[in-house]
This record gives sequence, C-alpha cells and structure tokens, in this order.
Amino acid sequence: MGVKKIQTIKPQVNKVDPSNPDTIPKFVDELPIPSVARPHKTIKGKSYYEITMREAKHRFHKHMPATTVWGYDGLYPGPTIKVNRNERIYVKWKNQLPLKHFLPIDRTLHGSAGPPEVRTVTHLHGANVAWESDGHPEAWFSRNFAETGETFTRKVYEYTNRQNGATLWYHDHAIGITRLNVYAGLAGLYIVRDAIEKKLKLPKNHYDIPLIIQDKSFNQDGSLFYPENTDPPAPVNPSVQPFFNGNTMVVNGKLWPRLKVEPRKYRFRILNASNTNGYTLRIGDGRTFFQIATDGGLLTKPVELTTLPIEPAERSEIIMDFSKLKGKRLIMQNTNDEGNMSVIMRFDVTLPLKQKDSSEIPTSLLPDNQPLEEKCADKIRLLTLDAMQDEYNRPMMMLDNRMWHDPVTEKPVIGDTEVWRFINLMNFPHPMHIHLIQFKVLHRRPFDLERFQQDGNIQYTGPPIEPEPYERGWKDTVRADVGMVTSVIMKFTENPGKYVWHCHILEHEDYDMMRPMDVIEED
Ligand SMILES: [Cu+2]
Repeated sequence: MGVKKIQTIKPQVNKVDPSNPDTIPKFVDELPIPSVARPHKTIKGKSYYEITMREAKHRFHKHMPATTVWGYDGLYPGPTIKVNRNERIYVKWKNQLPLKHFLPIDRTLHGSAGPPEVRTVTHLHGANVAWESDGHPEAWFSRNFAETGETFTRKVYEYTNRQNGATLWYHDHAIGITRLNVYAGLAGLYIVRDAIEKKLKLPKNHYDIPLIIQDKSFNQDGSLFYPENTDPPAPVNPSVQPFFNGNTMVVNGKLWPRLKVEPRKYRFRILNASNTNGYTLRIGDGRTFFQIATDGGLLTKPVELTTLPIEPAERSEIIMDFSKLKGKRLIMQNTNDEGNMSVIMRFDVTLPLKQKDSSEIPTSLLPDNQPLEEKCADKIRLLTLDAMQDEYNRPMMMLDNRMWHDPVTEKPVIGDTEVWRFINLMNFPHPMHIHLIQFKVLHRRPFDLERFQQDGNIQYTGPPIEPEPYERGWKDTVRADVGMVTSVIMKFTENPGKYVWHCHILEHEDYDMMRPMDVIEED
C-alpha cells in the first residue's frame, strides 16, 4: 500500500553570493527615489549648492552586505537637482574622496598617469552652459582642489538653465578615468522644468518618477567588481576594457527593485547611466506606453510604443497607464539580453487609487518653433568612427582618426547651423554625444564600407532612413549605427569656449573616442 513518504525538505538557506547573480533574489527591494538636493544658501536671490563627492557605504540589495561607493554627497545615485528654466543657480562641486582609487586605473591612457590618482570634474550632460562650468575633462580637481587640471578655471559652477524643460544628468568626466568614477557611483539627475510643461496635465509629484538604469557586477564580499584586465589579458596591467558588461541590473541604486503603483498614469524619466550597455525596454507582455520626451525635452506629440531602445546617456520619458491593470505585476524587461540581464524591475499595481487620476496624455506637447533644415546648414562635417591597434595590441577607438590630444579640428561658429555625419566604420553602434547643444537626428543612410576604406568616398547604398519614432525630439546623444552614416543637425547660439564631443560608451570615451570642440565667435 502506498505509504506516503513524507519528504522533509530542509528549507534551503538561500545564501546570496553577490558575485553570482543567480543567487540574488529579484523584486525584494522597493525602488528608492533619489533625494532632492537642497541649496546651502541663496546669493542675491540665486540658489547656491555645495555637493561633496565622498566615499560611502551603499546597500544595493537587502540580502547583500553594504558596498563601498563614491557618491555625490555620499549618495548613490546623487541627489536630484531641480530647477526652473532660466533660473540661474550655482553649484560648488567638492571632492573629499580618498586619495587612492578603489578601481583599477590604466596609466597608459591619456591623462590618467597621475599623480594625483583621484581626479574629478562634474559634467552636466545636456546643458546649455558656459564652458568654464561644463565640466571639461581637463578641468579636473583633486581632493580639496589641492591640484587642478590645465583647463580648470573655477570652483563654483554656474548654470543658467537657458533651455527647455528636460531630464539632464550630471556625472563625472575626469580625463582617462571617467568609466571608473561613474562606475564607482558618481552620477545623478538634474531636472529642468518649464512653463509649457507645467501647463500640461502630465502626471506629477509622486507620479513623476526617475528610473536610473545601470549594470554592475560584484565580488563575493559585495564590493563592486570592475575587470582589471581584458580576456585574454593585455600586456599592461591594469588595462582598459573595450567594453564593460555587468551581470546585474540596478535601478536608482537597487538590484532588480519593485515599485508599487496605483492603477493610474505615471510619468517615468528613464536614464541609461550604464558604462557600455544599451537596452531595449519592454513592459509586461508588451504593454503600450507613450513616450513624451527625449534627451532635450518634450516631443511635439506623444509617441505610442511597446519597446524603447535606450543607449548609454540617453534619456526618454514615458507615460505608462496602469489604470486597467489593477492587481497585475508587470516586469520591465530588456529584450536585448537573456537571463538576469533581461530583467530590470517590476511594477506591482497593488496600491489603492488615492484619488481620481486627472492627469492626461496630451495630444500635443511642445510646438516645433525652431525647425532645422539640412539645406540651410552653414557647415557639414564628415566624421569617422574608427578603430586601430595600440602598441600593446589592444583595440583603440578614435574619432576621425585622431586622438584626444591631437589639435582641435571641430570649431563651430556661434550663429551657425552645422550638420555632423557620423560614419561608423566599426561593427558596433556607438552613442555619440556633443556637449553644449541639443541636436535633431536627420537620418541614417547605409553606405559601402569597403569602398570607403579603399578611397575614402561615401557611396550610399540606399536612401536616407528617417529617425526612429522615439528619437524625433531634441537629442544630445545619438546611436551611430553599424554600416550607416548618421546625420544630426544643430545650431550654435551662445557660449563660445572649449567643449568636447565623444562616444558615451565610457570605456571608449576614455580610450580614445573623445575630441575637443572649440566653439568660436566670428571676428
Ligand atoms: Cu563607442
């Protein structure tokens, strides 16, 4: 007769090993919302902030030990700065970090030989800002400003915020070690609001939520892992990587968090702050959402989407309507990857509706009153994205076959409209970022790569392809696709000075995919 064997399964003590993502349970931490920075004082009616970079302990996951990070005000992500359009503010970025870096510095890279070993400079990504406050890579400073780089001119940065309401972000930009400083935690959001946006009935306050997505890897003891060398190893150690792929997904500083939401509309400000990885976002089984903004602010009208690609440094704002999804759990996925990296976070529609949702998805957002036409360009620049091998047989990527330290070749004139054509000669897309301005993507056009490599002539192999629906607004970062010439158009209106343009894969930017850009005034 069937004697039932009673299985006594010992409840498995799920030992979390931070170095093994399979052992880390998902959706156990609530999504944190980064705190809002408060001004230290006002000077003649203008807000003055002091934000100090510090080493701190941060808990990425409930079941993991605390991790050493570097954070603005010791916070990871840094505090969100919120301003109004045209509101002038001052920020003194201070460095009180240790004198030794906790991540591996490759001293063969431009400007990273040191001393000092730990250099920082804060760039406000997407901002229309005077160059002295832009966070030029050579304007670095060490702890307590003891030493400074050659383009350092001021301790207190001034932001005029003369631009559309938008989700910008600030992050470290120190020459040669940007990838390490950002990976250590030096990144935060900067939100500009304007009157046009305020008039729209978009979800606001608790229903306006930032999602800062990054990938990380950890050692067994819970410390951040960043590879010291390539695989197989390069002859120099430590050595820069051609890319970094983490094995966990972090949103607002937590691993695979969950967010309890009400059955109503939410606005999500999404930033991909990863070193290398691009993602394609999808919610639930491919739920519809509406994109309302790109890097530089609102679109002319909302775009209905079910998937949304987002490259490093790109921002995208969406409205997701949970009103008919009461009780549901929806996973935000990354369809570019499989396994752990295909999961980002979860929305649990479990909160009761506090009050009637009076927010709207407007039919129109921002009027396009500054159309830029290719035929009106004052200057067209052809700029290649290339790769070669360095003396240690490592790949080194470059822009226009030049290195960072080569003389300036991009010198746009104030008042001019320029078209830049990024000619990608590599087999990998690169998110190209230009400081100071917001541009529009004109088109991508396939070309004959072999022919170009033979004689340097662009032979197009097809008609121009319109920008994707999700990139038809103001942008400061664009995916330069494989086999394509990607064209963007922009107008230089103010702020002459020393800026840069670069690939926003941080491992590329550091070696050596970054170039100076001098914005000049006509004599
Ligand atoms: Cu790149």
